[in-house]
Amino acid sequence: MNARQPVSPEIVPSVCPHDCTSTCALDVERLDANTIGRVRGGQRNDYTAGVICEKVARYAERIHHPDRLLHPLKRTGPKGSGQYAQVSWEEALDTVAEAFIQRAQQHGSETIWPYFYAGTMGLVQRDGINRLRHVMRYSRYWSTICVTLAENGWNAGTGAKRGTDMREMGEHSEVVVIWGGNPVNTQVNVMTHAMRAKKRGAKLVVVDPYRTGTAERADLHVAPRPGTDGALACAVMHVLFAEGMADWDYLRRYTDAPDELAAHVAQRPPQWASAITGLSVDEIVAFARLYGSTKASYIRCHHGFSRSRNGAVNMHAVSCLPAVTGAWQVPGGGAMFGQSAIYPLDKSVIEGLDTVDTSVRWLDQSRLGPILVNQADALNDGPPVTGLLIQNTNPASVCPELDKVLAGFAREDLFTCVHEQFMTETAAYADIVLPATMFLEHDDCYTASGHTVFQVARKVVEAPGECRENHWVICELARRLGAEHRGFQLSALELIDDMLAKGGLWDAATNVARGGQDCALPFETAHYLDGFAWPDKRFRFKPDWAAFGGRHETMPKLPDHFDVIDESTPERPYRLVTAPARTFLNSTFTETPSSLKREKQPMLLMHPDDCATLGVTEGDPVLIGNDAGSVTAACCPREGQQPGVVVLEGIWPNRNFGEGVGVNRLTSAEPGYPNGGAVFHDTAVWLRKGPG
Ligand SMILES: Nc1nc2c(c(=O)[nH]1)N[C@H]1C(S)=C(S)[C@@H](COP(=O)(O)OP(=O)(O)OC[C@H]3O[C@@H](n4cnc5c(=O)[nH]c(N)nc54)[C@H](O)[C@@H]3O)O[C@H]1N2
Ligand SMILES: Nc1nc2c(c(=O)[nH]1)N[C@H]1C(S)=C(S)[C@@H](COP(=O)(O)OP(=O)(O)OC[C@H]3O[C@@H](n4cnc5c(=O)[nH]c(N)nc54)[C@H](O)[C@@H]3O)O[C@H]1N2
Ligand code: SF4
Ligand SMILES: [Mo]
Repeated sequence: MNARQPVSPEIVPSVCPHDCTSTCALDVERLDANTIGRVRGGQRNDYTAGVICEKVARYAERIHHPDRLLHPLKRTGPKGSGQYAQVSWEEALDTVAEAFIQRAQQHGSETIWPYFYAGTMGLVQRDGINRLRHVMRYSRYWSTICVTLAENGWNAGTGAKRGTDMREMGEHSEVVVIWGGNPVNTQVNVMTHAMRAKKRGAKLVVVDPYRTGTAERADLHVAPRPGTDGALACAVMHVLFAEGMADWDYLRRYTDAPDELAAHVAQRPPQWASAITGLSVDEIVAFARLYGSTKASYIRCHHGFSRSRNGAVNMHAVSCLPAVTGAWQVPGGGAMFGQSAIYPLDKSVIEGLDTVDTSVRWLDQSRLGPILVNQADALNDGPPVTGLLIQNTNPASVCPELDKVLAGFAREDLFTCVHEQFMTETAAYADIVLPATMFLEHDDCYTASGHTVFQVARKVVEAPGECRENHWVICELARRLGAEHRGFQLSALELIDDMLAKGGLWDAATNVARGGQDCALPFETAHYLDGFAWPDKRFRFKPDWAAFGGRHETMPKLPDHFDVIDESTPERPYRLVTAPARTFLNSTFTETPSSLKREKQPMLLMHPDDCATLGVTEGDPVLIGNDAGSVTAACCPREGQQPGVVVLEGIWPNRNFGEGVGVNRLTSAEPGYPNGGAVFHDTAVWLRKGPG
């Protein structure tokens, strides 16, 4: 071969495992058995449609990063110091097993708490930790950090987490509403389909408290105060009923209490909502008229607007709109929060669900801080947590009430094992650190929430050093702890095939060969035209909140403004939103050079009037504080948000703040209603001009 001719790299299919509802089909350049080149969006999946975000396109930066953990480590310095010595896998795993056995003997099995989240969304590598939990009767896990509030709010009305296919939005919708999310940052593929709609002449509305990159593309940007979407939705419904845009035939056939709803929202006019949301009456009426001008209106309900104490009520209120106009009846009409309910998967072997003992206490993921500092209410009447096994999450950065989290991790009686790809803030507190593979180095399978295709992905390159997959680590620990279950005997691929056979889906090899299996439901079902997912088949304007959780008594019976947010006060006059950054993914990619270059530094987006009041200009340090403490960020004046609303994008590493603690120092671990859920965008703060 002519030496000057470039060798074209082999292109291997994969799937993005990151915690993002896009779950993109990927084409990966494999340069050799250990090395990748560029990553591109796959064309085989028409939701991905060849488009992926910039951070994953540059995955070579992350997978071949010089700071990757390559060997098991044992702590030699004080907790949090990051001082470690290399040990063998044998020694590392034996140490973990001995520590867990000893502590369980002393306090009972509930003292051990396997703690995980969605650093990988692969069903085997993410959820296998639950099999160990259940077999060993370790404390159960109430996972609340992300979807709980949004999911409860959505399911309260429709009965199931599914909705109109987003591909319909591009083809048929005449009005597209992106509600409470910033997909330009967090789910780029929504924009592919929204822009397709816009090109056809559809109108794009974005409901977001600040002028995001997504809002900049909109025909109408509606910027309410955070935590007030319930009021906005009620006023929109008021206009829909008052101006004859409600579909009474549909309401009578498909919903539970349309007359009560109409009478109720008659008392919730735009003037009322204006005082709560800070929007003008004209803005609210204009939005309602646009939404009601067609049945082909599509609401993409994002997670962002649910991260408040009243988030479930707000999500439910928004989900009522297409039931009022009857938008569900036409192609491109309806709404979508997530599609998780469509996949016919039996995860009992992966998660050991046949061994669950419901008498074992559960603990709330988002309340890790209160739990680790031994707050009795957070421990749910059980023993202290003295053993943690952590995979796929970095709570020492991403969890609310972060000072408590860090104080807890520093406890000498707590034994912590962290299985990680990098020396994260959490790993730096561990007694044992284990090196983990990345998705291109192991097999797994993925459901998608933003689309409907189930995808299997095979290993693409060899793992560096001594990195091991999560599944292997769980099985090795099980062996040492005496945990027995069929799932510990199967490989990742065998677990996948076992699950697929039970669900009647293609086996793994066929799935890979055909580029994924589309599990989309027929139009009638996807649009709930054969009924909503309740026994009476009717959408619920009056949710049975009691069925969702214990703290339901004070919740409104019909959609409303539920006044339980951390409202601003004279002492804390600003409302803080801690939104996702474009080139970080939660705490991930905060190590890659191109992401750091783009995001620059922690910045506080402020209305120009607020900058003037505080006497700060671009780049000046601003102290942001509440009773929990303060952090410093650089002032960034920004039009398009209301005075009194401030935004800090990105879960920056703790080291990027002069205080040594990140923005989650300010966020609360108080559970949302009715059944928990983290409230990251529901914080009243004071601001001061910083020193220097
Ligand atoms: N680049 C990037 N991508 C990500 C992530 C990331 O950190 N960075 N995180 C991933 C994860 S874990 C998730 S769960 C998804 C989330 O992704 P989405 O479901 O798309 O939601 P977000 O984009 O997080 O929503 C954030 C937006 O909600 C707005 N918002 C906050 N409070 C309110 C409110 O009260 N009302 C309204 N109307 N809007 C409000 C914020 O201003 C912000 O613009 O994104 C994933 N993708
Ligand atoms: N202030 C504020 N805080 C927030 C949010 C916010 O909007 N504002 N968003 C919240 C939300 S929605 C979420 S979901 C959480 C998410 O918070 P985290 O769960 O911490 O999110 P990630 O950064 O996606 O993943 C964490 C870790 O998983 C590791 N990891 C990835 N793949 C693997 C693997 O295969 N094996 C192992 N062992 N490790 C792996 C990565 O290296 C990474 O360090 O953060 C929450 N925190
Ligand atoms: S958009 Fe989301 S799913 Fe797609 S490549 Fe980026 S992080 Fe992964
Ligand atoms: Mo999330």
